[in-house]
Amino acid sequence: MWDGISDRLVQAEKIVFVTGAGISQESGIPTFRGKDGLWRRYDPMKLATIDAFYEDPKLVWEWYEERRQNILNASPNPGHVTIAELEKYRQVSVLTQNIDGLHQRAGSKNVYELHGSIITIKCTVCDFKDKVTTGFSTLPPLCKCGNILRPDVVWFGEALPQDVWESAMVKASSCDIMIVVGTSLAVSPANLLPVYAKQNGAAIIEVNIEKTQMSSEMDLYIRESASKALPELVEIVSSKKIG
Ligand code: BV8
Ligand code: ZN
Repeated sequence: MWDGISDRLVQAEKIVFVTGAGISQESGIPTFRGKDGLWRRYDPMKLATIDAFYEDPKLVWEWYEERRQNILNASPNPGHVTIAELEKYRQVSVLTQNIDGLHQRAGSKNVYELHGSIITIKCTVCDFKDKVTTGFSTLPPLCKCGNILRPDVVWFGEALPQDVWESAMVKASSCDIMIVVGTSLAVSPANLLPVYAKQNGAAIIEVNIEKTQMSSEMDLYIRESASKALPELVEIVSSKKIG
């Protein structure tokens, strides 16, 4: 699968992964836009917005609580585990659009959560923010200050966390290889990251079961699922220690 690029992989010092919902699909977490597409008769574009939240916090919270429970019961798959293992052989950074925390649970240390985390909950008013891995008895849950709590995710129309986004741009612009896994690249500004990598001379590789809007720009594009395509990387990269 990786033949066309294995030399560059062996020589690469800095490898950056850009991941989306597709890498967690084999952990049983529905993607956004795939045929297993997310939930109910509502369009995530209409639910994952600040307006939807203030219009009907209970409905939005029902959607997030159901996803949270599914995510808390899910486990990392060989795709996540491989990326974590590669940290033994190379400088690896993970720029993820996912909010499920599975990269961290698989052992990845350098994870940048571009769209926040469903595990972290924050107050809509005061500065309360904490990881919450239990369920909530009433929805929407309230903060001690009396205001509604929200998932610490980036909704459509909201800015990405400034520090995370700046680090992601630096990582994308200074890597030797970028591997884009399980994302339709439909959402900006995350979908600019492969453009920055290419502009700075990196080889860009796509691992996806379907074509995306950037497939034609890729140096290599592997039409395979993440948990099948990624494990081979360890064998290739571990054949030569660098640094
Ligand atoms: C911003 C968190 C500016 C919440 C998410 C017009 C109107 C309004 C807005 C816009 C507009 N045009 C552009 C915008 C900007 C907007 C945007 O890009 N909209 C798109 C939809 C057009 N972006 C924003 O609003 C961003 N903010 O721009 O702010 C700003 C600046 C300053 C001040 C104020 C504002 C914020 C975007 C973040 C939104 N939040 N998630 C939640 O999760 O509930 S985005 C959401 O989509 C998820 O994070 C998800 O990860 C992301 C991208 O989707 P993918 O991960 O790619 O998932 P998808 O289902 O699409 O694809 C899965 C892929 O995997 C497929 O290709 C499939 O083939 C593949 N696959 C499936 N199974 C496998 C597989 N591959 C391999 N193996 C498998 N087994
Ligand atoms: Zn509060």
